[in-house]
Amino acid sequence: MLIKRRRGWEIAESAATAEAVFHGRRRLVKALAAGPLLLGVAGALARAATAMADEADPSAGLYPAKQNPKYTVKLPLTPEEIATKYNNFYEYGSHKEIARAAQELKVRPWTVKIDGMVEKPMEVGIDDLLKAMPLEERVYRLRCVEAWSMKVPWSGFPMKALVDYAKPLSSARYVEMFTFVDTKMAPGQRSFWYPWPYNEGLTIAEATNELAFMVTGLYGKPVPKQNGAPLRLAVPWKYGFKSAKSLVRFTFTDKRPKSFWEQLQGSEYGFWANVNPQVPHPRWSQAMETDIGTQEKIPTLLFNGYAEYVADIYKGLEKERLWA
Ligand SMILES: Nc1nc2c(c(=O)[nH]1)N[C@H]1C(S)=C(S)[C@@H](COP(=O)(O)O)O[C@H]1N2
Ligand SMILES: [Mo]
Repeated sequence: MLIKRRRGWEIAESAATAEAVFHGRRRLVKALAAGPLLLGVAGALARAATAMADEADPSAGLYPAKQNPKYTVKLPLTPEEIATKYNNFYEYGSHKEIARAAQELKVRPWTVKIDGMVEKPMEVGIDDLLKAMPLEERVYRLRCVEAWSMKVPWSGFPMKALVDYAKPLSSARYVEMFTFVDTKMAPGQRSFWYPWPYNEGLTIAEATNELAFMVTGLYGKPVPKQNGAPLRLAVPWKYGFKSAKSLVRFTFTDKRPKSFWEQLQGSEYGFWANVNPQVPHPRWSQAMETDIGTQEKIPTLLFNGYAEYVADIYKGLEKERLWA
């Protein structure tokens, strides 16, 4: 997050081409589902298309999930090979090219703990959780605080479904989320000056807003390790750092959590972190953003364009530092 000058884009494929590939794959998957006719050829193609990423992931058969047409964006989507190769994941390094290093992340077995102010603390394996949750696909924008953005098809389930499943007590006001800690599989966590584990927090009103989404898939496949497998958050009206990756624990509490970035640099990265083009970061403007797919500079929108869904949450909270 302590910005370095980015190198130029070295990717040859145009956004349009990559998008065609994505939709082409979707058609192929549909064709496969339709019948055994083409299985020999199509099966081989599908295997080639999904290659390594899906292998040995027991949830692969759940995707692509049914698209929810309510949550969509103006095309083109960010090409898959850009969204999965330009990442922030400090557990694997403080630069963007962590995709290869992140393959060290072991995503099975994966246990999710739910504790704090709940009726009954519990632990659930990711595959049991996936069976209990209503999977769907949504296309969301993601706006990083560093002024880049992307548009991607996430799969997963509304965070409200997870909150209902957890049965918080009425006294709970926040949910705090934690990324795994394992210095063996995440060399970045050997950098002792960071306050591991990565954690984030939302109010219950935010966590149960219809937009708050628990991500388990991306581009019609299980979510890649570098994008936060097997379970991450997507809260598209907030800066990207709120969307914590590879989560292992949800704690319900009546105390406002202090997040990883807030602990490091509270004056720049606060609890609310709602997107607002008119409120500059202390070190740069937030008025514009670069789409990492098209490389276009586009104006940033209030709440990243999601004001109609979330503005009501913040009524009466105007004294809070809602924007940074
Ligand atoms: N555990 C963890 N979660 C994280 C981060 C991180 O470093 N560690 N980076 C955040 C930031 S700053 C952004 S912009 C998004 C990036 O998600 P992406 O790599 O899927 O684009 O993840 C967020 N979640
Ligand atoms: Mo970010």
